[in-house]
Amino acid sequence: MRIGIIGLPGSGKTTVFNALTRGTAQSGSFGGNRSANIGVAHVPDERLDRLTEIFKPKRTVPAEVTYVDLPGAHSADSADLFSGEALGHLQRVDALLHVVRAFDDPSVPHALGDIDHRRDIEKVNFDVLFADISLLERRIERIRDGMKGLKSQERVQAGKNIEVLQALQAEMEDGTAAREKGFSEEELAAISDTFLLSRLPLLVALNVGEDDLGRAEELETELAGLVSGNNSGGAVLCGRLEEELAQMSPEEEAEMRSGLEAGESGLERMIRLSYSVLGLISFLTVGEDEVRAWTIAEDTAAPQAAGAVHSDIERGFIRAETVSYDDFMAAGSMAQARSNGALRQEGRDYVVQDGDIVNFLFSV
Ligand SMILES: Nc1nc2c(ncn2[C@@H]2O[C@H](COP(=O)(O)OP(=O)(O)OP(=O)(O)O)[C@@H](O)[C@H]2O)c(=O)[nH]1
Ligand SMILES: [Mg+2]
Repeated sequence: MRIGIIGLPGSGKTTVFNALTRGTAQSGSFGGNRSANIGVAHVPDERLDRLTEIFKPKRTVPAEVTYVDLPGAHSADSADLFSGEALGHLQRVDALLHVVRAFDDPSVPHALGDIDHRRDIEKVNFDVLFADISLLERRIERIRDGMKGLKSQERVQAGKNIEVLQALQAEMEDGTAAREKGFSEEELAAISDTFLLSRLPLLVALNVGEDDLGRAEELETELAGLVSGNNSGGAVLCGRLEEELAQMSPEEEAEMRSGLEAGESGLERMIRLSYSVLGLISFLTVGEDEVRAWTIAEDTAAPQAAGAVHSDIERGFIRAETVSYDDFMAAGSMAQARSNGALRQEGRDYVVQDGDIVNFLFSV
C-alpha cells in the first residue's frame, strides 16, 4: 500500500511523514523539502509478535505501508500544490493523506495567514477537484484535436466520450469528488485512461499542538463530521510530538506515552484508519523460516490472496489450510488445531478473513 501525503505548505507533512516512518527527513517552515521523501512504515500487529514467540522463525516480516511526502509547494495555489511533479508522484499511490494544520505556533507562518482547519480542509478538497477539472479539460481538448483523423463511427464515439467527460466536469464543479460517485460503464470507459486525483480514498490527519491533545476526542468527533464521504476518514495527531516519540527506543516511547497520555501511537492510528478506509485486512503465514503478515482487500478469495504471496501459488492453487488466529492461539499448536478441527481445508471460493493463518497448497 502506498499513500501520498498532501497539504498546504508548512502544514506539517514532513513532520507527520517522519512520525509515520520513523524517519529524519528535513522539515522546516516553508519550502521545507525540495524533493519528495519516500519511506516505509511497518504495520504494527500484535498477532505477529505472539506468533514469532511460538514459531521462533528466522525472520518476521510485518506488512508495510509506503508513504510519499510531496516536495513543499512554493505557494498555497492549487497549481503549485498539484504541479506536474506532484501529480507524477500521486499517480502511483493508493490513497491520499491530507495533513491539516491545527497547531498554533507564531514561529511557523501559516500559508493563508491564520489557523483555520475547516477552511483548509475545504480549500484542499477544492484544489483536488480543480486539478481533476483541469485534467479533464486537457483530455477533452486532446480528444477534440484527434477527431479530424477519425472514421465517422469513431468520431461518434469520441463525441460521446466528450459529453460524458463534460458532465463529469460539471459534477466536479458542483463539488462532487470522483470517490463519491458510482460510475456507470459508459463513464468508466470514458475515464479509463484518465487519472483522477479525487477518485483516491482520502485520509485526513488533523495536526494539533501538544496543548490540544486533551481535546483529541472532541476534535476527532468534529473531524468525522468534516470528512464523512465515501472512502474517507480522519484522525487527530500531534505531528511534532509523534515525530519526537518515533525517534525513541520502544521502551522510552511507551514510558513517555503513558506519562503524556498520548495514547496509541499516531502511526497505529493512521494505519488503522488506512485499513478501514481502504477496506484492507491482513492474513498471516507461519513457519520455521518466516512469520509474515500480508495485506489484501476485504472479500478476497483464497487464490487471489495466494497471489499476494506469489503469482505461481495463485496459478497453481489447490487449496488453503486455514485456521483463524484466535482458534490457533486457543489450540496452542498447529498439531492441536488440526486434531480439534480448527484447521480447515478451504477451496477456491473461500473468502480469506482478517487474521487467518493460511498455508497454501499448490502445484505448478
Ligand atoms: N509547534 C508545532 N510545530 C509543528 C508541528 N508540526 C510541524 N511543526 C513545525 O512546522 C514547520 C513546518 O513543518 P513541516 O513538517 O516541514 O511542514 P511541511 O508541510 O512538510 O512543509 P512544506 O514541505 O514546506 O510544505 C516545522 O518547523 C515544524 O517543526 C506541531 O505539531 N507543533
Ligand atoms: Mg515538507
